[in-house]
Amino acid sequence: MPYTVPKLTDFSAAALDTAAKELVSALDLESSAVTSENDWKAYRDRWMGRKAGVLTQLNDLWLKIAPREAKREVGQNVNEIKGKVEQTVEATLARIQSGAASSRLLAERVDVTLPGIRRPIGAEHPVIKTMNEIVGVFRNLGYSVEEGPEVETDYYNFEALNFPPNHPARDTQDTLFIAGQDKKPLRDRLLLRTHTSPVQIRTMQKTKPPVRVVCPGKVHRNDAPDATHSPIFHQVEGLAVDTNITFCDLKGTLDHAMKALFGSNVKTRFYPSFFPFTEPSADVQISCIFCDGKGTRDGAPCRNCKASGWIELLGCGMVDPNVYGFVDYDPAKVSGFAFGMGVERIAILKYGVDDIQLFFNGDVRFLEQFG
Ligand code: 2U9
Repeated sequence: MPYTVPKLTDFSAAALDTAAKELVSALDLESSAVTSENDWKAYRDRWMGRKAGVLTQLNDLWLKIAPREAKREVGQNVNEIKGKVEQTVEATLARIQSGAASSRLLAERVDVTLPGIRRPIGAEHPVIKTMNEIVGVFRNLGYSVEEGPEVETDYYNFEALNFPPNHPARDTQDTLFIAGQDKKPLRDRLLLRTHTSPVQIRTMQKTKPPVRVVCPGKVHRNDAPDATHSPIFHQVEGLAVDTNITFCDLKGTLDHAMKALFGSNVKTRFYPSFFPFTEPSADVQISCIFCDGKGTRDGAPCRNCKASGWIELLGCGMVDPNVYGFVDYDPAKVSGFAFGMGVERIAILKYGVDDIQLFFNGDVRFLEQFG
């Protein structure tokens, strides 16, 4: 039952004292139930509110109706109670405020002994890492590095590389063409470059021989993705043009590069091939890095080289003299070699990855292994 102010009938000192004690114990009891600022406002108004607060009622129900001879005593009592009420209401506010402050302190407490929050800093993507490594091998040989646009013209991607218009060799490149350009002359039509060879054409156009350049970058082919194909992949191509460059220079350079990338034990061999932009052309094979070129591993045929002891890795050749005609080089004075390799293919072999899609799926559990 909440406390209500009794209407005094007995104004004796003893009766006053009992009534005052009852009131003060209700005041303390209600104070202890106050836990929030809203509680406290209600509490303050209940006891000190001008219109219907307990103190106002004391005036009406005790003081005003006291007989004249008791007025003095009642007045003193009421004054004492008033002081007590004001003090308790004030103390109650102080209590909840200090409680709020300490609970905020508690909530914001920082345990400086806890380990810090680790922010993952990421790792170089294995394709970029491999590409940089390949480029580094050629930089060490004195090659410079050039980059070029991924959206190319038909001229730079095909014509200047000795793929004539409508020539069936174009069909080998599974090209992604930009739509709606039928009104343009063929040579100006845009496509996504299928190799980085256009960069070498651009380099030769702006530089007189000699040239030694590697061109790393992203290329696009209209290939369905599977474990060994991706419509986007990366190449590093290279070109060396000078007086008296021979196939022997090509063999020595690529043999060195393969040893630098896969270890000094690997051997290379050159197998006749065809590319429109090189003549003669060759595929380069390295001795199998999984079975050391033996063709067998742990008594079983090596699955990586199909028991042949060799793995085909890149293409190369002597730059076709026709190409020089497109860049104002004199094929009677200069000769050169070129090569091209797929970066993902090399990363797959170096790191033992079994699916090219892993490079493009963005799965951190895969990517963080290359830090
Ligand atoms: C110029 C002249 C010649 C670049 C070359 C290859 C051989 C080659 C493939 C390797 C795997 C492409 O990524 S792949 O599918 N490339 O076999 N590329 S010679 O020859 C050039 C380039 C530019 C002016």
